[in-house]
Amino acid sequence: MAGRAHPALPGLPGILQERAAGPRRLAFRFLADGTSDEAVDWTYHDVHAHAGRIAADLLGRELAGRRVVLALDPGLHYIAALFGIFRAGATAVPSFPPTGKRAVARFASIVVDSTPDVIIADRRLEGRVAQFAAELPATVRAPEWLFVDDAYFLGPEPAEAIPDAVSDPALLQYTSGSTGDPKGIVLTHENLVSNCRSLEHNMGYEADRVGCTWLPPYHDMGLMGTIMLAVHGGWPLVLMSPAHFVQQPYRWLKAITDHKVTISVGPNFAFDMCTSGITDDELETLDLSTLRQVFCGSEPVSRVTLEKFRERFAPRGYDETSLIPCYGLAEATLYVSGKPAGTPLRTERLDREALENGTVRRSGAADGEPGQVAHIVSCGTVADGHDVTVVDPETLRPLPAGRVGEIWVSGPNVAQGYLGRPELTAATFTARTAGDDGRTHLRTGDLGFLLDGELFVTGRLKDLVVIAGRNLYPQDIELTVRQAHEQIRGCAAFAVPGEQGEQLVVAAEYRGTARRLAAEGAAVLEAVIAAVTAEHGVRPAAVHFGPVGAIPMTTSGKVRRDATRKAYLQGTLKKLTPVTDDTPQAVR
Ligand code: 649
Repeated sequence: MAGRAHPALPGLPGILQERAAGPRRLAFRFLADGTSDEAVDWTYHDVHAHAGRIAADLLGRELAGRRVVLALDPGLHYIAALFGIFRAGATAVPSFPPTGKRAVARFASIVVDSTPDVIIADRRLEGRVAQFAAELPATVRAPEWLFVDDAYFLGPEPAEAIPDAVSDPALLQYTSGSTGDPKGIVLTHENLVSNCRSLEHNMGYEADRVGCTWLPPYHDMGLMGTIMLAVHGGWPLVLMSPAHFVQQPYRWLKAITDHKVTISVGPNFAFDMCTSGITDDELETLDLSTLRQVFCGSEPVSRVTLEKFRERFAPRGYDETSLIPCYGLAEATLYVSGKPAGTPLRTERLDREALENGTVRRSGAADGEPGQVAHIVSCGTVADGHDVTVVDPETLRPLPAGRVGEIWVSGPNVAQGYLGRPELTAATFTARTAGDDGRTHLRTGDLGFLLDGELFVTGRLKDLVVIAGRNLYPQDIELTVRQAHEQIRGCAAFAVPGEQGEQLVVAAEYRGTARRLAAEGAAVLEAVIAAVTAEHGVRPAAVHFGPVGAIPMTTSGKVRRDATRKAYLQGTLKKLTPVTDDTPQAVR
């Protein structure tokens, strides 16, 4: 980047410092056990002081410009360490503790790709590091570990350094990218502040704003969308760990009730979990009338989910106008579009077939004619200072409103690129339309259309599978499937729409005959389901077995997932029908 675009703009470390110097006000309230019984409060002064402790340690190691991996549990130490890394002028790599098989593999891939000098972890992991280090390839320079606990933060006086170069890299975000092919998105301090500003433009000002989040702090929505936004805006944020929410979704809504929360956020699946997972007795204890803004993004926003949520919680003061469907991605720091505050929800009832062919046409079909109508929820207007162009992904020509194409984004939220991947960065972050409109764009890999200035997200060009708020990479799942049973050759993993959001489907090529599959099919199926569930935490909704050659491939031998998915949905994907001995196979 040439020079500083906004020399007057303070970065988040400067903003925190200013707030810490002011009157003591509540910054974060962490519900340590997921309830209000064990709340720990930190003022801005506390955050700044704790961050200073980390910064003092890091400055002693001359880490300016180097990367530091954050491997703490969700909570206050995480936030202190994040701001400490910023204050030392280092680049933070938000991650999670390397515990459990899946987490260790993903963590290792982040460490190998980001080559950190230091990893900050909880002291309780001290004895386990040797085992983790042994799993790193020998070519990786061993990072130092900085172990922290409550006592650590009582240590020496904080250092005062605060970086003022807002165009420096602040953060490396690994939300996107498969374990086998990690991609670190480089964000500057300017990106972080710009994202906060565009969200605040959408949210407007509220004197008594109180936020609540259980989102993981290593995901863009939890980090840039809640923790950083709260510091930038200067309002308190009530936090709990994602695990506490998932165990009991009631805790989220109870925290909103107890702390008179005005703003919160969750992916579509969280709303489903609340609708089906809260007892009538629990429901009675809730008061959601203080909520004025509830963001819903990160996976397709389902009209059915929102209606069920409204039916269950309207009697407890939930007002659907507060619901804000929104769209974004880590490559754009976070935020791309959202429903303007105070406006009603908008859903378009569209002809499904026309939509699949790329055209938006209001459906004339009556309700009750399933399959013909697609209800698409609007993700609102594009972030202030940003632009969305819908582009034909093949010809790269911009499409008019009402036509489905790839969503391209330009504006100050767009990140700098992928660490160490110049070609992929050029293709993804600096795309140009055919007939060049003079700008560069981020290619999101998502499909959608614009209508009356609002963005509707309809699908994905990229092969990402998003289930229960988790981004799954088909390549990773396919590797697991191929290793699950010796009779499986090729395979494709993809998502199909289900009753409650997306579902995972696996199509596999079986090496044997239909007759053999009839004999051992149940065992193969069991092996595939068990392996995928154990490795990826998601149970496939269906496993399709076809003969070798059933899965469409490119000439260079790559799996054509979209073609496989289409054939599967149309029922034309070649199938190995288990046959019994009396089936006259020979005459076919
Ligand atoms: C998406 C992040 C959307 C993501 C969030 C604004 C307290 C309470 C609230 C608060 C502050 C404090 O998934 C974020 C904007 C939050 C404001 C909170 O305010 N990033 S990702 O990189 O992991 O994945 C991106 C992909 O997810 C899919 C797309 O494929 C996208 O490329 N996705 C959606 N798909 C369909 N519909 C949507 N609305 C989608 N949003 C993301």
